Amino acid sequence: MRRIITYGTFDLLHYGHINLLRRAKALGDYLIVVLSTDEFNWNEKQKKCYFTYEQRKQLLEAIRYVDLVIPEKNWEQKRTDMHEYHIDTFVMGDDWKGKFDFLKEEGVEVVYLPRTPEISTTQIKKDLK
Ligand code: C2G
Repeated sequence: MRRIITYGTFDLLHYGHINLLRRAKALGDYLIVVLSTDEFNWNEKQKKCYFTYEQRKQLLEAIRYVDLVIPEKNWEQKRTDMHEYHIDTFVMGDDWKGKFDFLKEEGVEVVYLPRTPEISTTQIKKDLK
């Protein structure tokens, strides 16, 4: 049972997120999404989410590729998450390329997948304005 993990805000869920989750799940059998809490988003990523953590969690849990959603509360938890959840592969979009290579030290495979072009939560908000 290959266990995959990925992290993100997933606000205003869109097909770019789905493309990432589908490809992440295809790398194994069980996909854990570590979802940024409202506090983490605001304090660490200066992101004001449209949907609350609970709403974003509910949306993710409805996706066929997602097996478990847990909270991302800080930047530091990744190392322990790899062991706590017995992770084989860590996956992120390639806008993060190289940023999490240190997780290889925890014995996991680190994979950066190409982002889906032309779609982002920021773009959606701009277009709707
Ligand atoms: N993504 C993508 N294509 C897009 C938009 C997003 O592949 N057009 C991917 C991102 O690369 C990321 C995931 O979807 O892997 C979630 O994107 P965000 O919600 O923007 O996540 P981010 O704010 O980058 O949070 O600790 C890591 C952070 O929590 C990552």
